[in-house]
Amino acid sequence: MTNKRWIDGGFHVVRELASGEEQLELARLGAEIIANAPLLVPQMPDGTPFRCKVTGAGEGMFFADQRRGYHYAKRHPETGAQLPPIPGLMLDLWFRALERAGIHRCRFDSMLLNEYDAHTGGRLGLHVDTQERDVTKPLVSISLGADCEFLIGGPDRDFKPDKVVITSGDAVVMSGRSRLWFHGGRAHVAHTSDSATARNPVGFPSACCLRVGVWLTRPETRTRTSTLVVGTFGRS
Ligand SMILES: O=C(O)CCC(=O)C(=O)O
Repeated sequence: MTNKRWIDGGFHVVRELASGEEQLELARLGAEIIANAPLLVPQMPDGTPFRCKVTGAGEGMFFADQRRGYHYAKRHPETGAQLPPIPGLMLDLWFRALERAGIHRCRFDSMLLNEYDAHTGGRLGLHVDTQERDVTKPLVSISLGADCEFLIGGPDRDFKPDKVVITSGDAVVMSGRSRLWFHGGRAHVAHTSDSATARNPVGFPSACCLRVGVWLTRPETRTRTSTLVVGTFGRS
């Protein structure tokens, strides 16, 4: 499913990016990440808990609490441990997603893992990701488990978002102007499953997204003599 507004803005839905086998491997790798960096429930600055759980890998993970507000944490906010490395399979899938979306190759530095429990109304409200150091680079979200309804809006909150159903193995790519569009998501109860099905090969009763992007690395800045690349991960 696609439309001209999305394509013009740089928003792409890449269907069946990850094969069934790759999804099973991602589920295994995701469980390893969670074992080292347990899922947490962020809090909005007023103390309201998010309706999803998050963790991360690589250079930084998104987190929010009353003390620090929305931010990227270089270490796990609860255990203080270094974040696990990003699995190599995510690198392959990142490049494959960019290629299928027709976007130039670039590197990424961080990965978010979000879990939306369908049975408790797991969701992420409309927001725009602006706290990253380099918002010119794309974000790629790969879905795993239960279906998810992805909401893709526009440059301001008043823009009525399109709803698109994303199934396990699909990816969403936000590049170009759409990188700064309002978006959100919520898990669907239909097609959740405690055992594997063709639509949900990993058999998760929740919808998960593995989102990779450039969060901590600064955009390339040209100085008179050299190109400076300094190396990070936020949101509203
Ligand atoms: O792909 C998704 O589920 C949305 C994730 C998201 O918007 C975020 O983590 O900021």
